[in-house]
Amino acid sequence: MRPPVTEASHVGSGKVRELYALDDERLLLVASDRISTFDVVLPTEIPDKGRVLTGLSGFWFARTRDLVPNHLIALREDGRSTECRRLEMLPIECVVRGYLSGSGWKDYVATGEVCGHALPDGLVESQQLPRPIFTPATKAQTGHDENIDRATAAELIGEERFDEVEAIALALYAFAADYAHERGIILADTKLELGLDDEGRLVLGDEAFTPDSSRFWRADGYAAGATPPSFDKQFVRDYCESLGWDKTYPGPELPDDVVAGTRARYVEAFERLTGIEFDAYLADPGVVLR
Ligand code: PZK
Repeated sequence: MRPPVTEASHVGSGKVRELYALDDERLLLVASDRISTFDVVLPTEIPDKGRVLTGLSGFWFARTRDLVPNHLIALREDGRSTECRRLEMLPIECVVRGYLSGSGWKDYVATGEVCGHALPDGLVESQQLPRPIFTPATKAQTGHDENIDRATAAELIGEERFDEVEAIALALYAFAADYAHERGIILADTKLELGLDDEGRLVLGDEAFTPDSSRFWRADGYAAGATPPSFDKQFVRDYCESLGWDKTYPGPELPDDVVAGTRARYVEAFERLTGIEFDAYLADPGVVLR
C-alpha cells in the first residue's frame, strides 16, 4: 500500500493492515481492503473493507472511553487511517468469549476447560457460555496464538496487571455485546489489545470490535450446535469451499458477485452497529466519533 505521508516510516505489517511511525509519540494504523480466509490473504480486495473496520473501531473507541482510555487521536479523511498514541503493548492477546467457538470450542472438547476455566459438561459448539470468560493468548510471531491460563499470563504481565486487564476486557465485551445484540448482531468473542502509556496506565489499542478482531453472527437464525455463518466472510468461505481449494497460498481470486455480496455485508455491519449511513462516514469519518 502507498505510504500515507512521505515522512512516515513503515514500522510493521499485519496480514491486512500497515503501521507507520508519525513521530516518537504517534503511529498511523492503515487498514487495507485485503481480506483473509482460512488464514490466507486473498488476491482480490473488498472495496471499502478497511474503511468499514476503521470506522467501526473509531465508533467503539468513542463509546468506551469512560470504561478505558484508548489510543485514538484522530481518524484521517481517507477513512482508513487512524492516528494513534504509541503505547507499550502488553505481550498477551486479551480475548473474551461469550460463546463457545473456534479454539475455545476445540480446547473445551479436548479438556473440558478453556484457559483454565472449567466449564459445565455437555456444552455444544457455538453455545452461549454461562458468563463471558477472559481467555488470554500468547502473541505468536508466526502461526497461531496459543491460549494460556491465568498463571501463564500472570508470568508475562504480573498478577495485579492481569486482574486489571481481565476486568477491563470483560467490561468492554459486556458493553459491546449488549450494544450489538440490541442491533441484531451477536458478538461471539473478541480480541482486544491493551498497552501502557508513558505513565503506566492501561490503554486500549489496535482495532476494537471489528469483524476482523471479533466473531459477528446474525442474531436471527443463531442456533447452538453448529458453526453459525460468519456475518462478514460467509460468501467468501462458501465460494472457497466450492472450489475445493486446499487452503494454502495462494488463495483464489474472488468473482464480482462474491466481492459485491461481501462488501454489502461489511457495510451492513457498519450501519446496523453504528446507526450511521456508510456514505455519511465516507463524506466525513468524524461522524462516528460524535
Ligand atoms: C502496535 N501492533 C499490531 C497492528 C501492524 C501491526 N498504539 C500502539 N502503540 C504501539 N504499538 C502498537 C500500537 C497499536 N495499535 C500494534 N503492533 C504494534 C499491528 C496493525 C498493523 F503492522
